[in-house]
Amino acid sequence: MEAALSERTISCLLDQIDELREEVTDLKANGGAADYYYHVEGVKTKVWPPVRPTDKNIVMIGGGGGFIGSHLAKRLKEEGEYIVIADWAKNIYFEDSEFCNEYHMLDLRFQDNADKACTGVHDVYDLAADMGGMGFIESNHTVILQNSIRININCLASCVEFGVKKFFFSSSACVYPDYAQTQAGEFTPNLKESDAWPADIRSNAYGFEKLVTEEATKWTAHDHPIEVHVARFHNIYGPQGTWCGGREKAPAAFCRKVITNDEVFPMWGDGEQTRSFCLVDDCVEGVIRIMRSDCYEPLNLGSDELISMNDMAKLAMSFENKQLRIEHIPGPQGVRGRNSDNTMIKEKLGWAPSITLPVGLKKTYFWIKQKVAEEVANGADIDTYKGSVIVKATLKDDGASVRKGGN
Ligand code: NAD
Ligand code: GDC
Repeated sequence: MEAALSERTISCLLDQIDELREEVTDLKANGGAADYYYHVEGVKTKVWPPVRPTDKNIVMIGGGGGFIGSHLAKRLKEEGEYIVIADWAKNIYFEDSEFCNEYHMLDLRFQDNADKACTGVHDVYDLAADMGGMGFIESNHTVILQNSIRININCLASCVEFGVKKFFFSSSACVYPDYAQTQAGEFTPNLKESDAWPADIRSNAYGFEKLVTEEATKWTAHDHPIEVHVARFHNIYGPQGTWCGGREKAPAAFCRKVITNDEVFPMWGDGEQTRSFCLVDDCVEGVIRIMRSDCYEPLNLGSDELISMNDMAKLAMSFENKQLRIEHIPGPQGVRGRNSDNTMIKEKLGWAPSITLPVGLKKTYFWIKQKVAEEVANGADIDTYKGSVIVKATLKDDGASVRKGGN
């Protein structure tokens, strides 16, 4: 027997259907971002979707609040592109107006956040990663792997979903096999792009994650109408980079140690390890050239000016004629030696990084000197900057704790 509905019940149900319809319409219009706030030209807003100029290239930089991302954003903004930053933390050295048009505080480990970041943009530069120098990389394998793989896979998926045209991925020299980097000095290998395969990166999860994401970008471009570009950065340094707290790499750490010590220079390892280092200005120039090229294979982006860590320490000492005794202590050392082979980038782009280490490191040294002075003037204890620390991150960390230097 059919139960009869009263007129009142029917009217209530129809009202509920109308309300649901309104909610669905609202959700569609807001892309699920009804309570989501972000900054446009420094002003907080929750208008969604973002209203953007129609005559500009709209560029989203994931991790644009970080070192390389902020330099890249600044340069592209100066060239007239419209810059959208998505990062889980604020940049601590630039005002928004100096380097971007929109700032979205988003944790890209979550798909809906990556969706917000990739909505309505033409190009995506993916520079977001949980990363640092050897001290960080060798002590935080799980966090690095879990966080960065989520960020990268999410960003790729969102780019496909929202029809992004071009995607850039910041890979690393750490993708090269362990067995190919066991020699230093005159036997230091010049790593060419094809050396990455067959893969053998058992020493660190950071490099392995980068190689997995390189493959993910390749297959995404194979299956979808999106153009992908990949650069393997070789130790990038410069002003506005991380210089203390445990995530800094050797160039910044060495400048800080020379600036703050009077007698000794503590050095992890015997100092015979070799590397090449690339100033951020060259890195940004290279990223832009790669993104605008028709090269879709991973390219080395680094300097091929090889130096041992002992010699880099002496170079840092030379800027103010300091004579410190290098004290070799145990510490994370990474590979024994590596250099960038720039044959392929020269062939593909007719260009390669050229700023020398003495020029770039001097610039970095005096920027760090100023930062140390500011910190000490604010009450910091200079002794805390004399050595390097090893920090442990956890999966519970967020942008705020990371920027404070808590890990
Ligand atoms: P960085 O740490 O200064 O920048 C990374 C940015 O990603 C930071 O601003 C950080 O807040 C952000 N980020 C981290 N987790 C996030 C999350 N869950 N959601 C949103 N944002 C998040 O590092 P960088 O030196 O500018 O490096 C940029 C990229 O280049 C990274 O992918 C890095 O692995 C790669 N890379 C750098 C070097 C180098 O020497 N600097 C070398 C090889 C590769
Ligand atoms: O940290 P990093 O610059 O990374 O270290 C270079 C060498 O300097 C290592 O052998 C390290 O032991 C030595 N070193 C000595 N003292 C110190 O106080 C110190 N601090 C640091 N940081 N190092 C010291 C990097 C990765 C990046 C990345 C690039 C790609 O490896 O850390 O994240 O992707 O490679 O080129 P490095 O060059 O081993």
